[in-house]
Amino acid sequence: MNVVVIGPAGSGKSTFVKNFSSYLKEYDVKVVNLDPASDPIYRADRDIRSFVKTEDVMREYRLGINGALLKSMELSLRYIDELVVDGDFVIYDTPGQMELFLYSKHGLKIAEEISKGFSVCLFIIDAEIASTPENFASVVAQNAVISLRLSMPTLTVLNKCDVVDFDLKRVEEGLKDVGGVLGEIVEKLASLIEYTTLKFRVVKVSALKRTGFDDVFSAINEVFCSCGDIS
Ligand SMILES: Nc1nc2c(ncn2[C@@H]2O[C@H](COP(=O)(O)OP(=O)(O)OP(=O)(O)O)[C@@H](O)[C@H]2O)c(=O)[nH]1
Ligand SMILES: [Mg+2]
Repeated sequence: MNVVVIGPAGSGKSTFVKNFSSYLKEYDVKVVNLDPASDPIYRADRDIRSFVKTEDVMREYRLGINGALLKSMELSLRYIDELVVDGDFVIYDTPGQMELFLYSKHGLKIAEEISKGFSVCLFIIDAEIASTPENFASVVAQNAVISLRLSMPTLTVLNKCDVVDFDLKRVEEGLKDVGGVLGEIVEKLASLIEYTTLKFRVVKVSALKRTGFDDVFSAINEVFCSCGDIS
């Protein structure tokens, strides 16, 4: 099973990958770093930086950081066979620049190559960012964008719940009360939540304190359960 961990910069992806992989220690777990700009904070079984380092790409191609990241994705595709690995769980850490995967053709190709077979995406986001009804609705919408762009079922994992007091029920109830110009968008998104299983895919964790990992594990299994609803 491939687990692709995606999310904005600093949301806690690498911390999650490090600690969730050790939580799964009774399985054959492999960890792959796909961030060409950062050395992993865990022992990586495969590391994109063995082949492509963004700081070298900046120098060699005389590019700024964004251009170099895009170029790094393009160059990394040459080594894709070295980055794909087998295991009960293969966990992929990705760069904070989500658009590299979502909106660059090379990033999408890498995502396609690593997600052959059973794959799930974990959208890791700082719970603080989802803590108002409007922002929660935007996170749900983002989940839908990621699922559609990467063609992978995507679970939303609200991270840093050790420092953020996130009440999912209260936020969901607040969706009904958003008025003004945003009211209609939020109302429609609320029905998306109601009529799909998306809301069951919102899991609260602390990657740092290792809480909520049982819920992530169950949610991942739910996605693959033959009787589970992955609509
Ligand atoms: N309090 C708290 N801090 C966290 C948690 N998870 C990660 N952090 C902190 O958030 C910061 C960023 O964590 P990373 O794991 O590097 O985040 P990332 O998403 O991999 O960052 P980029 O690779 O730069 O996009 C670090 O200082 C972590 O210690 C958490 O659950 N709780
Ligand atoms: Mg990281």
